Amino acid sequence: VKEKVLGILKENSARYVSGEHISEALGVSRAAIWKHIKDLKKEGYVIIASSKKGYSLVSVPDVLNSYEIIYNLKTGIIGSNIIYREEIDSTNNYAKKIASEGCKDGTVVVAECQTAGRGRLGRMWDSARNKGIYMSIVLRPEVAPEDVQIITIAASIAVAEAIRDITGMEAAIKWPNDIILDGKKVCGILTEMSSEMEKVNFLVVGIGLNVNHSREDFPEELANTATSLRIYAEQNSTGTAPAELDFRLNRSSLVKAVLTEMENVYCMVNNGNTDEVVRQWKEYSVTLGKEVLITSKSAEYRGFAKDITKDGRLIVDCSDGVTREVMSGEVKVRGLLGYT
Ligand code: BT5
Repeated sequence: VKEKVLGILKENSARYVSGEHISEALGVSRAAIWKHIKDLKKEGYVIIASSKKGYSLVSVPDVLNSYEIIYNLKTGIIGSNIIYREEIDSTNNYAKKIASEGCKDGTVVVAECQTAGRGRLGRMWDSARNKGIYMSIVLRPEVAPEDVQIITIAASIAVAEAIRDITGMEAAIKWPNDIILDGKKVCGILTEMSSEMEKVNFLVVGIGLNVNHSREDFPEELANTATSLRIYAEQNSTGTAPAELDFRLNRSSLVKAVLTEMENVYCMVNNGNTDEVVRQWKEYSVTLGKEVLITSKSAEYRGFAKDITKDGRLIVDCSDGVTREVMSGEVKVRGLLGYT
């Protein structure tokens, strides 16, 4: 009922709705409505009340709860089921667990904070509470296990587009899984898979996006390599901004945009239209045409990143004269200039 009360207030945003109207619409007592309003206020919703006119929603807090995300979300698959936790070890761990128990394609797990957020190859993901977006999407795509890298590529397009949709910031993609702004990492993607010989059981695409962090919110070791949308906005605002100007963004709007864009690219993958996915990826890529260093377990090669394949492998002309197709996970790719 609380969500429905909120829904009515949102539909009438910045206008008064009488308690009587809400109670009739939902078939519950006015006392019950009042209790839900009290709970919403505790969560940070600013609702003003007038004894004559009723209630008016003035502002929505920056929370990631599932009803903020679901409100006005127009996707069919991605986000059809959303699970929210204030704190979790890793949204990828939880998503893998529920995926193995059979949850729906497109199920999303989102948290305000992770105590054991992970990157690739056992690295950590710094997951400051209430600042970023930490979410995982369970997918059951129509691709062969060896081709799943296209999903990471697709997810990186979705995030870059969502950032552009909401903020206009020119986010770019560094192969395979980093989204960067101003040469610094603003988002990382971790794709994990459960598969049999010829069949993908499920994939979990974990997305960590730095949104409202100020510089102090990052640990020392990330000071030079990580950024957030807020830091970028502060740096790129023109003129002298008034001190009270707030560059924080509403994270649930961003989540909605990522899920919407993810649905677009996911449908492209499932329809076999990976050419279009690759084309879009190239538009955002800052890796192609750059010199890269590839480190695999057995050797290191320098070369030029020439292209990517239909299934998302990076094609590198190596200095030993051999052209190699590189998968993420097997190797590290390091731009030799600027951001590494
Ligand atoms: C990644 O790994 O970039 C994938 C990160 C995926 C995180 C999401 S959050 C939701 C879901 N649940 C999880 O447990 N994980 C996923 P990789 O390419 O290995 O990069 C990791 C490296 O990025 C670290 O070694 C740090 O140097 C750096 N790093 C860590 N936290 C960062 C942050 N918040 N912002 C920018 N860089 C960070």
